Amino acid sequence: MAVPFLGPAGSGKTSLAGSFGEFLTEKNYNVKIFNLDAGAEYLPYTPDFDIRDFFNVYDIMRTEHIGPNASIIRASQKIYEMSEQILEQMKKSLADFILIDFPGQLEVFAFKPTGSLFMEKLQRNMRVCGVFLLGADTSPTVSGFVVALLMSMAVQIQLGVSLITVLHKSDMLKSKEFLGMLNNPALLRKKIADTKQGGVINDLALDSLKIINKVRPAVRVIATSIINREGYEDLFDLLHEIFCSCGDNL
Ligand SMILES: Nc1nc2c(ncn2[C@@H]2O[C@H](COP(=O)(O)OP(=O)(O)OP(=O)(O)O)[C@@H](O)[C@H]2O)c(=O)[nH]1
Ligand SMILES: [Mg+2]
Repeated sequence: MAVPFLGPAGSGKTSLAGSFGEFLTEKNYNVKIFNLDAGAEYLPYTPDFDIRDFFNVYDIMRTEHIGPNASIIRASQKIYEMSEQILEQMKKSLADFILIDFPGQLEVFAFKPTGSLFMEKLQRNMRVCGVFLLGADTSPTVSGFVVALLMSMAVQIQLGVSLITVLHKSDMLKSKEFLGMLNNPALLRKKIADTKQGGVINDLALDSLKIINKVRPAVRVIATSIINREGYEDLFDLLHEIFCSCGDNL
């Protein structure tokens, strides 16, 4: 099973991939981590496949005389060009779980054709369920949380892949009350209606929530943290459920 870690810049993809990988290894699963972030400087885990062995965004800037954003776009094209080779390595690894650390520039990967083409290829070859991280430090308000949910929905539609949404860095949440709202649409609606930020914004957030609930009625958000490993068992159970629902066993 391939588990891409996706989410906005700095949301904790690399950290969670490394830490959740350790957790799965302790459960005696064969886990491999593929780093596809050609701009990464430091990784807290030892990758089993590292795109930086082939190219990195700094070299692309130098050799192609382009700026940092163009270089990141170019890197995502190069990942797609290498997709057969990457898939070959994945299949050869015979891993139970292949955790994929994706670049943080979500708009480049998810909203350019190469991102969805890569995911399509991946899904043709193996079972894929992504983890989409919302940073608890970046979406601490209820309307911010709704916006983040919309983003995860947009990425799911764009990449055509199942996603589990996690509210990561849960240790940084000031109020645990927030966690109670995650999977309680009625409470979330009430909180939005009660906020003082103004009628139009509140109405917009409430309408957005209706769309989210309609499109993803069974959305279940898990709170995770690398500090205390909160949510790891839940994340594992959900991956297991999704994996087994397609007829295989771990
Ligand atoms: N408190 C806390 N900090 C975390 C957690 N997970 C990650 N971080 C911190 O968040 C920062 C960003 O983490 P990364 O894992 O590099 O995030 P990323 O999404 O891979 O970043 P990019 O690849 O650059 O987009 C680092 O300082 C991490 O130590 C967590 O669960 N709790
Ligand atoms: Mg990263």
